[in-house]
Amino acid sequence: MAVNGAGLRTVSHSEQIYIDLTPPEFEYVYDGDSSDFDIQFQTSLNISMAWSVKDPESGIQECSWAIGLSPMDTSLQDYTQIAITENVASTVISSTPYDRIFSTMRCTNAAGRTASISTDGLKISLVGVDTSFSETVVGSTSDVNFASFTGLNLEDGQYKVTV
Ligand SMILES: [Ca+2]
Repeated sequence: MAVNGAGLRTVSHSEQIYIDLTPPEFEYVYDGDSSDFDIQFQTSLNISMAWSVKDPESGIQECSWAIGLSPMDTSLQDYTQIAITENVASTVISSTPYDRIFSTMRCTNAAGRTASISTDGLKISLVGVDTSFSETVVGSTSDVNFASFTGLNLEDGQYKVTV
């Protein structure tokens, strides 16, 4: 940049300037780590999000991932930058929200245009079932995953589990 005595400036740009009138386009966003399907329920605190995004005009420059209790909410995790080569992000949250949790992906293209999209949500229950109702499950160990149940009673070679 050159400044002359009158304060007039001459700026010369050698950077490439992108002309792109459209924001990035998401092909899918899913709760969970699969590129094939979205999950609605899980029994662990390991939260994952899978997505695919493209921008044919100027290219994706930056993506960030947030987690919250409603679409676009960031109360459980503020926007965290993710390498643009990734299609799955994971983290472990410290406690189980009662409500559904939603992941949001925000991507910016080389022209500075941003698109954000949220998943349709995910419910977490560490006991493996919906505990809002009472249920008795009787089966062999191969039928039921007992790891997350309490109050096991062995009756006639079968576990009777009261949740
Ligand atoms: Ca979902």
